[in-house]
Parts: sequence; C-alpha cells; structure tokens
Amino acid sequence: MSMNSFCTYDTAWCPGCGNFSILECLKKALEELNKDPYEVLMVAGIGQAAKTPQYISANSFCGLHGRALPAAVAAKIANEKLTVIVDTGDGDSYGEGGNHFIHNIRRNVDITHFVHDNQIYGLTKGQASPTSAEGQVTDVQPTGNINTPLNPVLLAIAAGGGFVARAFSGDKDHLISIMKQAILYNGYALVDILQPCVSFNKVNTFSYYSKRVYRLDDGYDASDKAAAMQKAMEYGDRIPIGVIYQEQKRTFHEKNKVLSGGVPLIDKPADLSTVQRLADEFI
Ligand SMILES: Cc1ncc(C[n+]2csc(CCOP(=O)(O)OP(=O)(O)O)c2C)c(N)n1
Ligand code: SF4
Ligand SMILES: [Mg+2]
Repeated sequence: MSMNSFCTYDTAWCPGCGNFSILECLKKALEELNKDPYEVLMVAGIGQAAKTPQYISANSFCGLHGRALPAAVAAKIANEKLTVIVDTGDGDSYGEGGNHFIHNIRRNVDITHFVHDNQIYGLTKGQASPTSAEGQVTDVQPTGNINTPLNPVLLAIAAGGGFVARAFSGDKDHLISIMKQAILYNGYALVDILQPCVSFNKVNTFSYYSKRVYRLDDGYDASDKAAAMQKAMEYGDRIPIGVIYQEQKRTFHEKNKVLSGGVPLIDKPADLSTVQRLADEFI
C-alpha cells in the first residue's frame, strides 16, 4: 500500500447496501482532487454509515453517536490545513446530532458533511430516523412511524447553509462531482445522499429512488434562495439532485480574530503568560 493513495478495506455492510457506492465515490473524489491520505481527516459518530471512516486509509475519528460535528470542528480549528470530512448517517447527523447540525451551520467552519440518508436507523435494526416517512411500517414499528419527517436540505438552507446539496448513491458520476464541489467549497458544505438500506428500509429502495431522482439542469440558479427552498421541498414523485443552494459566506476562520491570517493554530507560538498570571493568583 502506498502512503500516497487511498485504499478501502473489507466492510461489515450487508451485500447490496448503498453505502458501498458512497465509499467508492468518496475514494474517487479524493483521488481526483489529488488529496493525500495524510491531509484528510474523516469523522463520524456511530452507525452503519459512521463506519465509513474506518474503511478508508485516511486519518479517522469515530466518537459518540450524534457528536461527529463537534470533533470535526475542533480538528479544523486546531489545524486548518486538514481537509475535514464528516461522513455519517441520517440519525447521527439529524437526530442525536441535530442540535450540532443547526448550530454548526451558523458557525460556518470549513468542513464537508456527507450524510448517508437511508431514512432509517440501520445499525440498530430499523427504528424510524428523523427522515423516515410518516406512517412507514418496519419490523420494530409495526403500527407505523407517527412523527413528521424533517427535510434536511430545507432546514440547512433556512439555517443559513452556504452549500446545500442532495445526491443519490445510485448515480455515482453525479455523486463524485457533488462530493468534489462540496470538498472544494470554502465553508460548511452539506450533501444529503439518498442511500438505500436493503435490510431494514423496504420502502426507499434502489428502484424507489431510481424512478424519482432527476439531475438539476444546467439552467438551474443555485444562488436564488427562495427558489432553492422551493426546490428543496420537491420531495415525492420527483426528487431533484444536485447543488440546491450555494452562496459564498465568510467562514469561521475568516471571522475569528485569532484564527484569521492563515497561520494554523497548531503552528502559532503558545503564550501562556495569561494562564500563568491566573494560576499565580491561587498560589
Ligand atoms: C446517544 C446514543 N443513542 C443511541 C445509540 C444507539 N444507536 C447506535 S447507532 C444508532 C442509529 C444509527 O442510525 P444512523 O445514524 O441513521 O446510521 P445508519 O446505521 O442508518 O447508517 C443508534 C440509535 C447510541 N449509541 N448512543
Ligand atoms: S443494515 Fe442497512 S444501512 Fe446497514 S449495512 Fe445493512 S443495508 Fe446497509
Ligand atoms: Mg440511517
């Protein structure tokens, strides 16, 4: 194995799972961007999708369920030279991690967030996730999901996201292109990736998505926020994929006085005199 190439490893996913193509597209996107594994940090919480960082030869960190974003943001603040990618599930991102999701958008730290949105809690065998359809019946909720699903694309635009996209694991060329754009975007970039879970979601299957998804055409104006919100709400018989909304916004690093200036925090000399003064008061 070369230190300069990305390798993927054997997985514990079910045969036919949409996660395989997302992993393959991630590897291709990083290669096509000429990234080296040492430059990339993959971060996740817990779940089937959250195993992805362990299946590719980059730096990786898998923490608590729902807590991928704080770890990723901390790493980017410490070392802005890293390409930081959160790669995890819909439950991890929008359920247990929902609060971090909203407030991280407001901070606009320059990280990328790929969500494997299988509209289910896969690892724990099929409970409804925040994006499961109302009324959806699974083995563990035989009378159907009673909650209203949230629309992560609409929510991200409303919260002030500067790069908000939707993709489909079954359209690989398109997914690679969206992943590359998201990684290159300067700021927080969300890609909600529709991903069939063949074992526990018998509704949102490959054929369900294949019949519905369509690529946004070249004439689509991703800078029109009201139109983008309208487009984000198109989720039913037809589901648009592509960059739904894009706007360049000042990043956390650009706005923060300590971090602006281009010198990574880890390379700055540490001035401990203030800390020492405070400590001295207790002696
Ligand atoms: C705080 C906390 N709550 C619940 C769990 C149990 N748990 C682990 S993974 C998971 C669901 C993961 O679903 P998702 O993020 O959608 O990933 P998927 O398995 O579908 O890819 C749950 C509920 C946990 N580990 N920690
Ligand atoms: S349970 Fe679903 S999401 Fe998890 S590996 Fe199997 S098919 Fe994929
Ligand atoms: Mg899931």
